[in-house]
Order: sequence, then C-alpha cells, then structure tokens
Amino acid sequence: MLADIIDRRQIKTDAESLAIWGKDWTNGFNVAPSAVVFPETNQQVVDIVHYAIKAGLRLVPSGGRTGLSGGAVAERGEVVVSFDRMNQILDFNAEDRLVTCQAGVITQVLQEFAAAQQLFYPVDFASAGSSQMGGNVATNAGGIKVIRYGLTRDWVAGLRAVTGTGALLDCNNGLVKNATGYDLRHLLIGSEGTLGLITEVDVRLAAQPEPQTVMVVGVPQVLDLLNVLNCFNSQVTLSAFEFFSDLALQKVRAHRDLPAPLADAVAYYALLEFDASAMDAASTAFEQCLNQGWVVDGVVSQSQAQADALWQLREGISESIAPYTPYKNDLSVCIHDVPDFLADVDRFVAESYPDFEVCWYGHIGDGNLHLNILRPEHLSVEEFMAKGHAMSPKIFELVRARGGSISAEHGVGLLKRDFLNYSRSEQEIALMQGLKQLFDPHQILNPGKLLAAGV
Ligand code: S2G
Ligand code: ZN
Repeated sequence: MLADIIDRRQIKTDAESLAIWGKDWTNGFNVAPSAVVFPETNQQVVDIVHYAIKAGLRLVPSGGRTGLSGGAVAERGEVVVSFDRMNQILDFNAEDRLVTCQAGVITQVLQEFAAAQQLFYPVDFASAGSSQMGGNVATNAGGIKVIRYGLTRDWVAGLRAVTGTGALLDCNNGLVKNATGYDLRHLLIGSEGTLGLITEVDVRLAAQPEPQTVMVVGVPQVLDLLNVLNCFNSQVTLSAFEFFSDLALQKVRAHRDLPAPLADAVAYYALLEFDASAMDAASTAFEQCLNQGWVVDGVVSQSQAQADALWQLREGISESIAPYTPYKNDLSVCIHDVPDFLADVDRFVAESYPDFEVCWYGHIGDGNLHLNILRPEHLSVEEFMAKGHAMSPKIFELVRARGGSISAEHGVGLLKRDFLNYSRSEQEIALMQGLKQLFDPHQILNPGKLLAAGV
C-alpha cells in the first residue's frame, strides 16, 4: 500500500529488517512492525502521515534505536518511520552559531561538525555514536554534561515536525527571542514521537571549552558523595559529576580489560571533570574532602588519553552490565534529597529482595540515579523481569514521597507508561491527554507510548 506514495526502495518488510528496526535497546517487549519506511524529505513524512490517516496505519518513529523505555518499539503491527536516510546537516550559520540537522544526524557527527567550526555541541552520553538528533530531541536526552550545559532542550533553537494531522510545523525558526505565545517547540521536545514526527532541528552550539581534566576519587560512604559534590561545586565549575559503585567498576574492568583507577577498591567512586585551569582549586577541594574522610584516594588525568580512559570507567557501565539483563530504573530527586533517597532504596531492596545485586551509577550531580539490578543466576529473564515489575511500584513510592521523577532522562515509552501517576498529577495527565488529542486526533503517532492509548 505504501508503495503508492513512496519508492519501493524506501520500504522494507523482510523479517530481518522488521526485527532490526522494530525495536530499540529495551528488552522484554513484543517486536512486530508490519513494515519499515525510510523517508528522505519532509514532504515524504507528510505524505506518510496523510496516508496513515487514510489507511488507518499507526506509526512508530525510529532514530538511533538506543532508547531504554521502549519508546521506539513497534509491538502491534505499526509502520516504523526510520529517519536513517534523513541524516544530512542542512545548514550552518557562524554568526547565529546555529546548525540545522535532519533528524537522522548521529549525535557524534554533530559533535564533530561543531568541533570543525571551533564550536561545541555539549550534550554527550554513552550512545552518542549511534543515537540520532531526532530521538535526542524526542526524549530530551541528558547525559554526562548536564551539570554545566543542561539538556538537549536547552540547545534546540527551532525544529520542524509533522503532527498527526499531517501539518508540517516550523517552530521558532532559530530565533533567540520570540515572545509570540505558547512555545510549541518545547511541547514537542520530550514528547517521544507522540505529538509529532521531528524531521529537522536547529541546534545552538556553544563556544569550545578549554582543555578538561578528569579526576576519579574513592568515596567509602555513599552519603558522602553529596558532601564531595558540594565541596567541589563551591570552588570549581564542574563540567561533570558522575558516580558509580565498585560493582559497576568491576563489571566495566572485566568487560573492557581496564586497570583499576585507584590502588585499592572503594565502595563508591565519583568522576569529576573541570577546566584544566581549575586544577589548583580542585586540588584544594580534594584536600578538604580528604581531611573530612569523605574521600580516601584520587587520580587525575595528565593527558587526553588518560581522561578518556577514566571516562571509559563510567561510560562503559551500561554496555558492560547488559549481559546481566539488568532491571533498570532511571530515577531523579532533588540533589539535597539524594543521600536519604539512596539510603531508602538500598534499605528497601536489601530487606525485600536480598538476592538482588544493586548496581548504582549515574549523574548524581543532577540528582539522577541509574538503579540497575543485575539478574541473579537462579532466575530466568522472564521471572526476573516479572519480579522487577513487581518491585518498581514500591521504588516509585519512595520516589513519589520525595517529589522525584520515575524517569529522569530515559523517557516513559512503554516501560513507565502505567506509572506516570507516581510523578505527574491527574490534572497534568489530563492536560497531556488533551494535547495528544489536539496534535494526534487519529491516534496514529506512537500510540500506547508515554500515555495509555486511546484516551
Ligand atoms: C548512563 C545509559 C543507559 C543505562 O549510562 O548514563 O543513561 O544503561 C545511562 O542506564
Ligand atoms: Zn544516564
């Protein structure tokens, strides 16, 4: 049917393609798209939406397929709209420091393009090598530099998107200032393909930072991580403040054959990044933390290669624990709440799930914790996922008690859809459903993601 409106070479229906493009990095969901279509222009995306309305097709937008909440999973015969072939950088303006990317531009390609203009695209995370700009905008991707540079949302100066009525919206057009009503750009950012299919993004670029230094310190008491953060934050402009447990470090070292960062193992580690010119201030802060007993040891990169090696210890975690089919939760609370929240969760899991190994890591400088439970040998994946789903509401209760988020940066997708009420009020959810009705009256855009379908 689709061949009526798009070249056959842009349509795949073979089983292997359906299996590849029908999912993202999330496991545990049925993968059953009916076809994959590869538009090459905005107009083709418009035509696909108009056709879907007429033919009663439902569409799942697909970018780098690195999502962790099932946001790009086609589980019920939907047509996957892949932006792989809309992967060009269309324009760049040095005065505006703006680059216009098609949705399929890989994050790393944009980072390298920015560097070639002596500028900097400051949103970075482990999947930068395969994630795409459209998906980054659709999930408001965060990552490891948020503490200094904010999230994707902060760098989107404009975007083009096709709504569920087939309207091609051109939002904000790269303007710095535009006080002319509701900023629809910010509705579409983080909407996970449920309000519109993002086809192009006008991205603002930052000035190139000076050379960075990376420090890894050993923190025996998890609660002291926040003391270390506060001590450094008061004296150093941090580009990153990440943490990971010794269990996470063991898995990365085994998976990537990397040396330990410190002479002795410590229960927790913090990875800090800051301008090389702030080394003296960082040394002072380190000494203070040492005197307080908050840290016991530390290492500082002396070269870019050493900085990259230290970053591997953090950025390699997700991939290194994947073989343990971890049960993931991506949680956030206000920074001042992190110590008590961490203690709440650790206590709850130890009491209720003594056989669960908790692998803690994340962007603790943003109050964002990645709670990964590694699958115990004696449980099958199905049994383990079922136990995880039963455990999550109790974890979300701890999140709600502190006004936190049940999905800090990975989005809602399918995985967290039924738990929105732990972090959003009924009034807010009703308004979100109203917006969904306005932008996608035929319920064809990523149905069932973020919001329960058909409401
Ligand atoms: C991270 C990556 C995905 C995961 O490493 O910061 O956001 O495994 C994560 O949780
Ligand atoms: Zn993360």
